[in-house]
Amino acid sequence: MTSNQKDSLDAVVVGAGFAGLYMLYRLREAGFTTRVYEAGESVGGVWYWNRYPGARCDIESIYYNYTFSKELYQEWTWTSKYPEQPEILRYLNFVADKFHLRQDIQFNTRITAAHYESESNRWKIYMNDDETVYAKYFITGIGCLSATNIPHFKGLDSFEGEWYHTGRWPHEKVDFKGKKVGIIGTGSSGVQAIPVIAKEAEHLTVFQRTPQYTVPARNHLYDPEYIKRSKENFEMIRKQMRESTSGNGFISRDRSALDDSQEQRYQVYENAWNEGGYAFTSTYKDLFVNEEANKTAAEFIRTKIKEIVCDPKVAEKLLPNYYYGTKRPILDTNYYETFNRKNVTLIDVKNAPIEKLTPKGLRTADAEYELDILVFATGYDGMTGPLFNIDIRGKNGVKLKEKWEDGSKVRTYLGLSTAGFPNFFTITGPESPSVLVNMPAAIEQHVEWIADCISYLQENNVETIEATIEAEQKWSNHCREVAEMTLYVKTDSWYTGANIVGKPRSFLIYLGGFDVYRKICDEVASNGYNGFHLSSLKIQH
Ligand code: NA7
Repeated sequence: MTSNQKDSLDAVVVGAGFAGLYMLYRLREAGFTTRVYEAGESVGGVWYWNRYPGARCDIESIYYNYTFSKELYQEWTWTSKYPEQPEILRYLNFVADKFHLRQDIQFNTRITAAHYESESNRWKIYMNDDETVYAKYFITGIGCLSATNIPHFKGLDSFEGEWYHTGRWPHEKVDFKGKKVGIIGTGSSGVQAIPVIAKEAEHLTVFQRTPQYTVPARNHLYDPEYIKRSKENFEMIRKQMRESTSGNGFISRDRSALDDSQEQRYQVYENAWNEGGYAFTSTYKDLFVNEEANKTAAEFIRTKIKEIVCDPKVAEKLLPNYYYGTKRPILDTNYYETFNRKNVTLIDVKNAPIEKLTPKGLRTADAEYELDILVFATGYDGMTGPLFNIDIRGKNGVKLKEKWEDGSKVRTYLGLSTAGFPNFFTITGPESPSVLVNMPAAIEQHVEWIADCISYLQENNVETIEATIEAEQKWSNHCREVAEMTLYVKTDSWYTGANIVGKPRSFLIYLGGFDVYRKICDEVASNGYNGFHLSSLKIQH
C-alpha cells in the first residue's frame, strides 16, 4: 500500500523504545496525528533486543525511568537497584498500556528510507514491505546503540555451532549446559554476560581484545521503605534528574583527586568500591579531564584486579592501561572473580588476533578453540550507525550519509537537527549529551523540546524549520572543543568510532553537562528558535 500526500500524518516517529513511546505520547497530547514504526514485534527498543544472559541496567532504577507523569511514577515499583532486562521491558509495556500507545504503533516494520520532498514540504517514508507514508515531521527515536557490530571474521558461514550477538538475542532461552562456549568482547555486555554464562557452560573461553575497568554494581533488592520514600520524593528526584550534570541521582564531589593525600584518596576509592555503582566515577571532579587524577583511579582498580584474580598471569592480562572511564565505565557482578573459575579461560586476542572461524570453532594467530556456541558481545556502530542504516535524504536529494561524509564531518545543531533536512529531528542524536547522560532524562528533555517546537510552529503558521549552516557549524565546533578538553578523546572506544573498522574517528557527544545543555536548548526556544531558519511559506497540495 502506498499513501498519498493528502493522507499525510503530522509526524512519523521511528522506534518504540523510551524515546519513541514518549514522543508519541507528547505529540498525541498536543493534537498531532502521529504514527510510530517499530522493527520489533513489541515495544522496548534496546530493552526489547538485548535479552542476553545477565542483561541489566547500570543506572539506578528509580532514576532510569520517565518522570513526565507523577501517576506513572507512583504506580510502578522497581524491585532492585539495577533491574534485569525483563523488568525494564515490563515497565515499558506497562507505559505503553497505561497511555494506550500501541494503537498508534505499527510493529514488525522497519523504516528503510525517508526522503524530503521540497514541493510539498513532506517527508516520504519507506517501509520494508514497500509501503510508504507521508509526514510533515520525521523524527528518529532509534537510540545511539542499535546498529549491531558483527566483525567480518572469515569463515563465520562455515561455523557449525550456534552464534548470537548480545544485541539480537533470541527470545527463547539459549541453553549453555554442557556446551563449550566462546565470547568475543568485554564491554558492558560481555562483562554482564560472562559471569552468568560461566555458571552454566561446561567451559567458557573469553576472547579479550582490551581489558576493562569495571567496579562492582552491588545490586540489591530494594527495601520497601526506600521505594516508599522515593515515591514521596518524586518532585525532588525529577528536579535532580532534570537539573543535574548527568541527569542522574549522583553528584560528583567538588574536589580534585590531587587535593587528597594518597591515603585519603585510597580511602575515598575504597569506600566507593564498597558502596558500588557509579559512586566510583563521582569520587572526584577531575577524573576525566586530568591525566594525573585519572591515573590514581586507574591504579586503584588495577590493584583490586590483582587482589581478586588468583592467577597472576591471568590478572596481568586483565589489567587495563588506558585512561579510566574513557571507554564507557562498567558495573559488574563478580566479573573479575569469574576468572578464578576452573571452567573459564581468558585469551588475549590483541597479541594473537582472531584469524577466522572454522566449522568446529575459532582460530587465533596462535591456537584453535573448539566451540559449540559463540557469543558476539562486540558492540555497536554507535551514534551515526542507526541513522546511516536509514536512507535519509534532505533537500535536493542530498543523503545524510553524504552530508556527514560517512561520519567524518557530522554537523548538527544541538544534536537535534541538521541543515538541509527541514522538519527532521533526532532524539538523542549525535552531538547531544545522550549516552553520557542518564538516557531517560536525556530523552525526556529532547522529546519535550521537539514537541514544544512543533506546537510553536503550528501556532505561528510556520511550515518548515531548519538549522542554519552557521548555527550547526558553531555547535559542532563547540562540541569538539569541549571534548578536546577531556581524556575521552584519547582512547579508542565506540564513543570515538574507533571500534568499527574503517569508521572515521570523531567524538560525537556533547560533554558540557546536561544542565548546561538544557539551558542552551531552552534559550534557543525562548528566543524564537534562533539558529534555525523558520519559513511560513504555505505550500499548495
Ligand atoms: P562495547 O562496549 O563496544 O564492547 C565491545 C567489545 O567487543 C569490546 O571489548 C571490543 O574490544 C570487542 N570487540 C569488538 N570487535 C572486536 C574484534 N574484531 N575482535 C575482538 N574483540 C572485538 O559494546 P557493548 O555491547 O559491551 O556495550 C555497548 C554499550 O551498551 C555500553 O557502552 C553501554 O552504554 C550499553 P575493544 O575494546 O574495541 O578492543
